[in-house]
Amino acid sequence: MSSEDELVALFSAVGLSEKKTSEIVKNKKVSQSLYTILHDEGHITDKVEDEKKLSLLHQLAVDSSKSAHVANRELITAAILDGRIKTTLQISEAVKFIGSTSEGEKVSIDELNDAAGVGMEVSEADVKTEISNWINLNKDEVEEKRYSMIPKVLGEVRKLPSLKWASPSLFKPIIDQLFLERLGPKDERDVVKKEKKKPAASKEKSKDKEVKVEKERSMFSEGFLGDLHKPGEQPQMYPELIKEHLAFTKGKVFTRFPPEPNGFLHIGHSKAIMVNFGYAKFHDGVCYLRFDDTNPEAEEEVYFNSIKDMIDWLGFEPWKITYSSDYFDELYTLAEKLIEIGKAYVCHCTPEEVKACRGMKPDGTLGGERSACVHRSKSVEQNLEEFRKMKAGGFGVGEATLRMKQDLESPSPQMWDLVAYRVLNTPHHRTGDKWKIYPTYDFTHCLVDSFENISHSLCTTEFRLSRESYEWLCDVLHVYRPAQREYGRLNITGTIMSKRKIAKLVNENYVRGWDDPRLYTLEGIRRRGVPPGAILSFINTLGVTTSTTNIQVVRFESAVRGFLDQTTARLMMVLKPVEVIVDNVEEDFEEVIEIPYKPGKGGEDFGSRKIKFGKRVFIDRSDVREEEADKDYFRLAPGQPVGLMKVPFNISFKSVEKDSNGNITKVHVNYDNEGAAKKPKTFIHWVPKADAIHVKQVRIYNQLFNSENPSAHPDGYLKDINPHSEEIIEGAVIEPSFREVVAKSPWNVEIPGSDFNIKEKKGNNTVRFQALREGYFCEDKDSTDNEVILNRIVTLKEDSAKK
Ligand SMILES: *[C@@H]1O[C@H](CO)[C@@H](O)[C@H](O)[C@H]1NC(C)=O
Ligand SMILES: *[C@@H]1O[C@H](CO)[C@@H](O)[C@H](O)[C@H]1NC(C)=O
Ligand SMILES: *[C@@H]1O[C@H](CO)[C@@H](O)[C@H](O)[C@H]1NC(C)=O
Ligand SMILES: *[C@@H]1O[C@H](CO)[C@@H](O)[C@H](O)[C@H]1NC(C)=O
Ligand SMILES: CC(=O)N[C@H]1CO[C@H](CO)[C@@H](O)[C@@H]1O
Repeated sequence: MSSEDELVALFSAVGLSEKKTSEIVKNKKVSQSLYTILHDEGHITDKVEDEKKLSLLHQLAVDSSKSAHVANRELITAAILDGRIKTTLQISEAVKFIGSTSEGEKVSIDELNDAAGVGMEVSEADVKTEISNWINLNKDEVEEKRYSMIPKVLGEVRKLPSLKWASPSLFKPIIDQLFLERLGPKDERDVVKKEKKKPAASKEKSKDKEVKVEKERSMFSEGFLGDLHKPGEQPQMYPELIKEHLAFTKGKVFTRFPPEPNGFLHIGHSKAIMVNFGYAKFHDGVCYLRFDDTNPEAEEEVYFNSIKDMIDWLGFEPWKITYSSDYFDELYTLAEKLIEIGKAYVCHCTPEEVKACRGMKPDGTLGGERSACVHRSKSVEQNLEEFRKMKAGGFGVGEATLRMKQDLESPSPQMWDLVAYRVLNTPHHRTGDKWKIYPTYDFTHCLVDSFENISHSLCTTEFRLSRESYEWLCDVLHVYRPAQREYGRLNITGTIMSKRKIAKLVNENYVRGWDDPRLYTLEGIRRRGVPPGAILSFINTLGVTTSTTNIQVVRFESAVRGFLDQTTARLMMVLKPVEVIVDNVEEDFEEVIEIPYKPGKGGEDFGSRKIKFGKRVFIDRSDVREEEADKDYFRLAPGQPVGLMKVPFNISFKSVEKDSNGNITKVHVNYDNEGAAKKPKTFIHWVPKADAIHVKQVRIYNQLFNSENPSAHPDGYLKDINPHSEEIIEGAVIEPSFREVVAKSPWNVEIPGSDFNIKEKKGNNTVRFQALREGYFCEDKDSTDNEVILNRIVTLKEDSAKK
C-alpha cells in the first residue's frame, strides 16, 4: 500500500489537477489501482501529455478496482498507452476479459485485442448508415410515434452487433439529425404533456408571501415553453463552443426580442415580447432588446421610441438595448471568412436569373430544375476582390450580391444560396454613410444571436424553414450556435394588423392615427385604456403552442373586461343628462351619501367616496318617461317611484318641463322621505348638479370592422368598416369623485395569485373606471386639465357591444 502522500505526489506529477487528485484519493481502492497502473505497469513518473489517455487510465483503475483479480492488467495499460485501446467501452470489455481468465494464466496480446475490439473502430459514416438502415426498417413506427420514439431507437441501435465498437456518443446526434431529415422540426404532434414543473423562483415567491390563493397556470412552465431545453443543452456541432458559452452565461437563459424599427408594434408582438422577456424573467435570465436595423431605408426614430415605450408599458425591462448595426464590422469579417472557406460568392444575376436557377417555373411556382449560376464557381480570390469592391461602393444597387454557397440539392429553399449582403446606397441612422452594403436578415440574425450568446432564439413558425440556414451558417463559420425554436403566433381576427393596411386607414383619416383606440396596435390599445396586465394574463391563459392562436376580438375584450372588473373603481356618469328637481326640499337641502368605490369582495382597498344628494340632480334621459309605467318598465314614470343609487328613499314622478321640440328638459319629483323605506323596483344612477363635472366628449368605441375577416371583403377591407365604430357623446356629466380617481390613478391594484400585477406609470390611459350601467372608460390623451375626454374601453357585458 502506498501512502496518501505518495499517491498525491504521483498523481500531480502525471498531470491530474489538484481537485481531481483529491477526489481520486478519497477512494482507497481506485487510488491504489491507479497508482499501480501508473507506477508499476506503465512506469510513468512524468506528465502524461495526452489527457485522453490519462483519463482512460483512470477509467481502467475504476473498472479494475471492482474486478476479482487484475492479473495481466498491464497488457491493457500498455494498449492504452500505445493507442490501441481508445474508448471506455474497450476498457470495460478488456477488464471483463482478463477477469474471465484464471489467475496466473498467460494471455496473448491477440486474444486481448480481439476481446477489446482493437482495430474494429466504426466510423461516423458507418454509424450513420447502420442507424439509417434501422430507421428505414422501422419507418412506420417512426412516422407514427415521431420524436417520442428517440429513446427506443437509441436503446435498439446500441444493441446492434455491427455497432458494438462504435463510440456511443455518436448515436444521439446522428439519430437527432436523421429524425429531423425525415420528420422536419418538431411541431404540435411532438408536444409532450408534462407534469407541471415549478421553477425555484416562483416557489420561493409563494412561500414568503404565504398566499392561499391558487396560482394561475403559467405559460412559462407548460406547453411549448415548458418543454424547451435547459441552457447548455442546445445541440452543437462543435461541443467546445458550448463550454465557452456556458462559461460566459453561467448557465442563465439568454433571449432577445429583435424587432425591425420600421413600424409600430401590434397585439401580435405583445406575445413575442412576453415570450422572450417573460421566459427569461421566469428563469432568472436576461433578455436583450435588439433593434434589427439592417434595412436603413425604412427606419425612423419614432419607431425606436415607440418600441421601447411599449416594452416598458408591458412591464419588462431589457437587459441591454443593442442594434444589429453594432456588429456590422464583425459581420463583415465573417463574410470575408465565409468567402475564404469557399462558402460564399459574389453573384451578378438579375432577380429573374436567380429565380430561374432556383427552379422557379414560368407560373411562378417552385419545383423546377435547379442549377448553379455561372458566378458560383469563381475562385476565392476573385470573390474576395469583388466583395471588397462591393464594400467600396464599386457596384450599383442590384449589380452584385454576396450569396452563401449552400446546398442546391437540399429540398429546403432556405438552402439555395441565400443572399448575405446587398448593395444599398442609403445612409444608416447609426453608421452614417460608412457602409454601401448591408447584411440580410438571413446572414445577420443567427450570427448576432451567436455574438450575444443567446440560449433560446424564440421566433414564430414562419421562420421554421430558416432554422436550417441559421444552423448551417453558424456551423460553417465555426461559431457558437444558439437554438432557434418556433412557436405559433397570436392572430386576432375581426381586425387587421398589416402595416400597409393600417397606414391607409391612418392616411385617409378613417381613424385618429396609429394610436386610434379602435386599432390593435399596442399604441392604440394603450390609448384605449386596456391595462397591460390584462394583455399579459390573457396571453398567459392562451398558453404557447406551435400552432397559430386565432382569437376573436370579442374574446380579447371579454378578458379585458374581466381584468377591469377586478381592478377599477366605480363611478356614476350620466351620458344623456336630464335635470331632476326635488320639489319638496329646500334649495340648500343636502344629504351626504357614502358609497364604496368598489362594493363587494376585493373592494376593501379601494375605499369610498362621499356624494351630496340635494335639490337638483341629473339622471339619464332614458330613465324617465311621462307615460304610465307598464310591467316591463321599472324606471321613473307617473305612478312608479324609483330609487337613486344609495339614496335612502324613493323619488316619485310629479311633472315634466319640455322644450319647443317637445323634449323633456326637467323632471319634477317628490323625495318620499316620510314613512318606512320600502325597496324600489330598481335603482338608477345619478349625478349631483351642483358639483357635476361636465365631460367634453365621451367616445364610444365599437368594432372597427363588421366581419371576422375584413381582408376577405370582395371590395376590399375598407368596405368592411363599421360606420358606427366611433360614436361621440357630448354633454355627459360625471360625479365629482372623478377628480379623486384622476389623482389616485394608476391605482395599481394587485390581483391575488396573478403574476401580471404590473406597476403602471402615470398617464391619461391609466385613469380608468367603471361607469355604473354604462361600461368601462378611461381618459383619452386628448384630455386637458379643463376638458375631459373619455374613451369607452369595453362595455359591461359582451352582448351590449353587439347592440
Ligand atoms: C458572448 O460570449 C463570449 C464567450 O463565449 C464573450 O467573449 C462575449 O463577450 C459574449 N458576447 C456578448 C455580446 O456579451
Ligand atoms: C389570421 O386571421 C385571419 C382572419 O382575420 C385569417 O384570414 C388568417 O388566415 C389567420 N392567420 C393564420 C395564420 O391562421
Ligand atoms: C329633441 O327631439 C327631436 C325630435 O324628436 C330630436 O331630433 C332631438 O335630437 C331631440 N333633442 C335632444 C337634445 O335630444
Ligand atoms: C319605492 O318604490 C317602489 C316602486 O319602485 C314601491 O313599490 C315602493 O312602495 C316605494 N317605497 C316607498 C316607501 O314609497
Ligand atoms: C392623468 C394625466 O396624466 N392627465 C394628463 C392627460 O393629458 C393632458 C394633456 O397632455 C395632461 O394635461 C394631463 O395632465
